[in-house]
Amino acid sequence: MKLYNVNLSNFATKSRLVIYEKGLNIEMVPIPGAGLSSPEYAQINPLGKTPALDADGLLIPESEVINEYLEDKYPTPPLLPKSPEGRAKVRIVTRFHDLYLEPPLRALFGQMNPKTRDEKVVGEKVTDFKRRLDQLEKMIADGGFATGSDFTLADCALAPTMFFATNLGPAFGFKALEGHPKLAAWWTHVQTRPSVKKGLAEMAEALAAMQRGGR
Ligand SMILES: N[C@@H](CCC(=O)N[C@@H](CS)C(=O)NCC(=O)O)C(=O)O
Repeated sequence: MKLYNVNLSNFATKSRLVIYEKGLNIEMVPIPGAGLSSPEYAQINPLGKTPALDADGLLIPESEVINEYLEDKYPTPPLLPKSPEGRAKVRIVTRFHDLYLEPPLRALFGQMNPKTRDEKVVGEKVTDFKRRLDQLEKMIADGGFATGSDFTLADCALAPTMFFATNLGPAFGFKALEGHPKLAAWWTHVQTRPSVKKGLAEMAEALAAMQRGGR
């Protein structure tokens, strides 16, 4: 199997964390051609996004589908609880992440330069993102990992996005953890996990390279 991967991508990191947690022998391959919108990559993944998993001939796009597939295929160690209720709790967080938390932050990526940014867009997206952080603060477990004492797919979804939130927030005048004590405690705890350490270190290296103009 191989994962079409970009180290800086929070969604690709979301799937890399699952691969690292499970110790899977999945090859990380770069996006072919000139990048995500290249015709070469469109032949492989018409959605033109990363990640995409080539599961021995079956092309699986979408990080959440990839993660659930890997969980089904390689259930040990488990990243979903056994009970339907426990599984629902994890999926509430992963869906919240994909549909509501991440999009306003993503909308800020193109607004990094204070000289060219659209202040109206920045204001709206920062307000929306902070509201989502408030909602996450209510949702996240108190102590331990995102949904309790076990590390799950919920942590894999949240950690890469919170890497961006904590690193890029100050450029937009906010601190993601401020006023969010449960989230702050989770953030400290989740970064002790070896898979998370590795995935976030890869993101940090890629971010530094991009900021140096080295990519
Ligand atoms: N819903 C997708 C989102 C993936 C996504 O947006 N990936 C970004 C990189 S973080 C990307 O490929 N962007 C290129 C594009 O949208 O054209 C998933 O969960 O995999």
